[in-house]
Amino acid sequence: MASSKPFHVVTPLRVSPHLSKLAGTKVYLKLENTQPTCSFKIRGIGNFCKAWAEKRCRQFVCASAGNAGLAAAYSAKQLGIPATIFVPQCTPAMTVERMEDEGAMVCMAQTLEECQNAAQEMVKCSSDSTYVPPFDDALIWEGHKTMITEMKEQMESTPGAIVLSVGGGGMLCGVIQGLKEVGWDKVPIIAMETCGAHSLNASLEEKKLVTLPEITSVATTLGAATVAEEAFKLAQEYPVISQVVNDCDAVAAVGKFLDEERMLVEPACGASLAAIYTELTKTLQKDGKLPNELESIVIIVCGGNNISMEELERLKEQVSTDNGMGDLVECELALATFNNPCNIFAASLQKAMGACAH
Ligand code: PLV
Repeated sequence: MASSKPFHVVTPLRVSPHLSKLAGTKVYLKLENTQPTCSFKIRGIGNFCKAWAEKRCRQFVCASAGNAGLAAAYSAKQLGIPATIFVPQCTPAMTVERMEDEGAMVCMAQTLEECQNAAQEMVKCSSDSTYVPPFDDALIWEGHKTMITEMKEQMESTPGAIVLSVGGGGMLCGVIQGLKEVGWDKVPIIAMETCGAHSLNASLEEKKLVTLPEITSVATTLGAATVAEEAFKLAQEYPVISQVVNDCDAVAAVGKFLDEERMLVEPACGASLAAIYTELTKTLQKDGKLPNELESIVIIVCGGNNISMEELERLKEQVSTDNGMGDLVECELALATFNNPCNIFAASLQKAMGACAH
């Protein structure tokens, strides 16, 4: 039987003086990048794998854009159970290597959706193996919930708002469940996505689950073409403010965070940090979408895999080329199609032109 000790650790929650100055209120960082697998995913995936190990699972088969797979590989090794991880081709070699170092077998497919299909097919062929989804499962949300129960212990007062990144919406589901559990259910969540991976925003605009035709964002770990149905449902019932930033802002945020906080995180996390660096939270306050007086803002620093100094330089280059600007225009059109005025977009487009067009 697996030990009752979770695979995740209690992460630090600390104030960022730089970001607090910018936001005009106290900004806390919940440092999930300090988890053993460098992302929050170990909370949910660890919980899932432990529960299935108790049910005598003999093999884990996971589909992931990177971090869920690494968390599954790590959990499987701790449990002494073999793991196969399907990842999209865009997954950086260093992430694949880390999974292999944990003893997992890694297979590639074109997109995350193809990975999900291949993993599910594999599980169908062997009765004692278990499919580990990247975000869409109640056991995963239960694990992610611990971020909030931990925060409740770490904070002196109720946070004014929580900023998090959305891929398939597993973190969003867990956080909402956690907020309800600790009695913080009035706390607004700013749900950040990058343009080209904005499946929650598109669904909320269309008022139905939308599948993006393609993931075009460099924040590949946010690249779920469709969000979990539960995330879509909860986002409509709960005070969730869905916002989209462009890749340029997400990558710029990664660079600023490295300079100011001395931590290298991936663009998926840059999307959340951009909420402060682009002064989006101030805009939301001005527009009356967030209270003028905010007690504090907590940013979930979700992960620091899929990045290196070399990769950051390459990404800066990529988002500053014509292609990057093409993406911006494409995103503006896509957002317009979804009838989304996307306030931040207009402001940040101008900013991005200046900051990234050289
Ligand atoms: N990454 C998932 C799903 O991708 C994966 O397979 O690794 N921040 C980081 C660093 C992430 O890796 C992810 C998800 C998210 C945020 C978003 O979490 P979610 O999927 O629970 O909304 C598509």
